[in-house]
Amino acid sequence: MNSFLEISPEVKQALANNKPVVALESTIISHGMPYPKNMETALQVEQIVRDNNAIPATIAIINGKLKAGLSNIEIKLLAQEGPKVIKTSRRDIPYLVSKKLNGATTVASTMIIAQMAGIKIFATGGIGGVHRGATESFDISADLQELAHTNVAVVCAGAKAILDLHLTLEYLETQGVPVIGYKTKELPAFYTRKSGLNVDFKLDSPQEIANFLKSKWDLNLQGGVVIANPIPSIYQMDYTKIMKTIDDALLEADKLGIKGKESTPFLLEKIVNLTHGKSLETNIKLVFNNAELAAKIACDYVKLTNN
Ligand code: PSU
Ligand code: MN
Repeated sequence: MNSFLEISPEVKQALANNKPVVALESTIISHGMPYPKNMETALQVEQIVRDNNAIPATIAIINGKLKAGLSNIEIKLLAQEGPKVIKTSRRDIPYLVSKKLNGATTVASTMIIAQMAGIKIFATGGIGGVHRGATESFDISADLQELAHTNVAVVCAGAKAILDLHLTLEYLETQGVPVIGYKTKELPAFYTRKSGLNVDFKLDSPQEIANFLKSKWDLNLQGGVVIANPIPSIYQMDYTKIMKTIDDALLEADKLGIKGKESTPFLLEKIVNLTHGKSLETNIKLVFNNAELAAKIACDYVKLTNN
């Protein structure tokens, strides 16, 4: 156990007994949604993991400690502070630790802390990726590089079309990161089930996915796996309309010169405003859907490692 890491008693006990645990990120709380929806959602997501027989471990950095398993008070703190909390990716972790600060973890840093704690399955909304115009801006999320070498599976609704989804898949291919579609051959694009792009492998049950993960890691093939879980049809948004909204948000970001780590949170907020909150409701529904699938995969995964 390393001295930087603090695992909550409940999560620690679950891990010691090989019970299913699902990691959850916290940038989605601080920078992905407004208060109080962010707090309500974070707590509901934890409940959904429990309802599906797994233990939730929301991850963040609190007073410089890497935490796996937050109290409701800590979740509330991140939710209320919102964007004032530092959005923490891999490169930021030593700063927060050495200064004893609070940080909300992205997909990349949540994977790092999950791996330190021994958690294999992680649920979120969408991963970061290669941004549109990356050939000029070089803006490629550190999430992708983390997926290349950290052994955690990320259940998500694909990636938002604020990104260049084609280049994101190319990057993942180069880095040897498998992209699985849950009951789909098509990569979902977060708000919509379609993107026009294919995943690498369609798998149709949590058990098949658990077997895939076990095979990869037993083979010592380092790195993560993207498990793309499309939003249920009843909640998906109109493809043409959301694409237009995303284009408008990107134009606005460009006009204001928004760059670097501010880019993703700016675009998320802009899309919520442009859709009068409708995209936020969709976002919440897909996170719930991902938490449920992640819990089921975690349950099947521990069965494979129980003897
Ligand atoms: N995509 C979403 N919602 C989010 C994020 C991405 O649909 O909340 C967050 C995640 O924490 C992700 C991070 O890891 O943004 C990626 O940021 P960047 O593009 O700066 O790497
Ligand atoms: Mn970036």
